[in-house]
Amino acid sequence: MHYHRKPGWLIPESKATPESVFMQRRKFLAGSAAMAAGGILGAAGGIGCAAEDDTDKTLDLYPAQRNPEFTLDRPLTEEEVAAAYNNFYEFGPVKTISRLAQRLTIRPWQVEVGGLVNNPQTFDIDDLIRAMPLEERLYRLRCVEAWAMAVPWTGFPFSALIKKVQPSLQARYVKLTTFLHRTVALNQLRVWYPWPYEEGLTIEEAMNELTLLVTGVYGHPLPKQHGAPLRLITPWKYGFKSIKSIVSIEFVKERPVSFWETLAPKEYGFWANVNPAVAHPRWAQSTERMLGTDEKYDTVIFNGYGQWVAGMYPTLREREYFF
Ligand SMILES: Nc1nc2c(c(=O)[nH]1)N[C@H]1C(S)=C(S)[C@@H](COP(=O)(O)O)O[C@H]1N2
Ligand SMILES: [Mo]
Repeated sequence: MHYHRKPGWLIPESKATPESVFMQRRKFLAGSAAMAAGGILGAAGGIGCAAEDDTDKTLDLYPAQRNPEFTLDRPLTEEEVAAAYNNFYEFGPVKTISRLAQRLTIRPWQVEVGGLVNNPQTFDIDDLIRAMPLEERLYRLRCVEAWAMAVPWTGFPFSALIKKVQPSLQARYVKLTTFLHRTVALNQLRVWYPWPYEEGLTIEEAMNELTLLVTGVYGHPLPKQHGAPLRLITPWKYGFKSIKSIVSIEFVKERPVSFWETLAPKEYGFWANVNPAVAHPRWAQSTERMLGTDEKYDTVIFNGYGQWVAGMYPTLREREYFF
């Protein structure tokens, strides 16, 4: 396993990286067949981070107009840096999955929106993107592993889609699901992970002004490693909530149990709101390191987005991390 940087203030990433712990524990069981195949087939799958599919029929929509309401307190992360340091466990438990992620075919792509709604619909991704109000927003993203970035996402408010399908009164949560393609995303062959990746929000959170369904970044469609063709972004929550490459959005009555919550319920709660006062069981959350520059910032409650979201959580701050 290869790590790019280990700033002195951070404990070694081999310890700090929660999402690789399961991998390390089970390395011996895994055998190397899947990863070896990944290397070979991955090489055939393409290189670099230019990743838009040829058949993407939405290219004319980029760059979208920037929404001036959302400003940053720090420089944007360099595009090449953000595109080369990713969490996308379907392709492996390391940050260097951008090449392997090119194996994913993102056209044609359908997103099924259903469950407790009055108007269930299955959208072709290009039709969906064209029907939605695309805009660009500068957001910070804070990973639970204590690294952060600041990037210009392109997307549309989740609320715009919710209004189209009209949840029924019994719907209380929304459950989002990533693709399952074991022969494409070879880490999905590792059966101890609860594939497919799933995440959930309350309807109120999904309707929040900040909550975006993201289709692009840096003024063009999403590279595959960032979760093309459609991912979630909830900038006040830790990065693992921002599920990639979504195929299903289901409105449900019961609270969904996420991928990481299934793996480690004491470490990854449902709310996952950024909170410097609540340490992860294995490291502090009080500071964060910017990708690319290694600049250190104090972590802020709700990642600095409290004015939009704090009203949704009238309970004690200390509890907001968990459920
Ligand atoms: N399907 C899926 N979505 C995912 C992940 C993943 O492993 N699989 N990792 C999450 C985590 S932990 C983070 S920090 C962000 C990283 O997004 P980025 O690689 O675009 O920076 O994606 C999130 N979404
Ligand atoms: Mo993360």
